[in-house]
Amino acid sequence: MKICLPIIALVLALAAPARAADDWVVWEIKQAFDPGLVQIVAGTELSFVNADDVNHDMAVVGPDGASTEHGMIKPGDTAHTSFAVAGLYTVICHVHPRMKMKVTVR
Ligand SMILES: [Cu+2]
Repeated sequence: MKICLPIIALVLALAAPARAADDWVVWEIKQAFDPGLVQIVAGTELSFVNADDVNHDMAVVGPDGASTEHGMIKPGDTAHTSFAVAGLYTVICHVHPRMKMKVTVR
């Protein structure tokens, strides 16, 4: 089943009125993270929306090299994570090794 991105965006906007304006949505689309780089302040939450028709896995590798696993994100599902400590993070999908993004937290 094809999912229309504008509809997902609209549903997210309506479902999360309490979310801070500077929180971000990262799309998992065509087996890539979009955007591939975000710059945020500490404490910001990122929402990862799987807009593909395949599962994505998510792990966040922190500035200290430690990896935090967030598990499988099924098509249409969303995972949330926040970044409390400043530094450069890498978000990866173990299912698709080329699928990576960077998060700069200041
Ligand atoms: Cu993936």
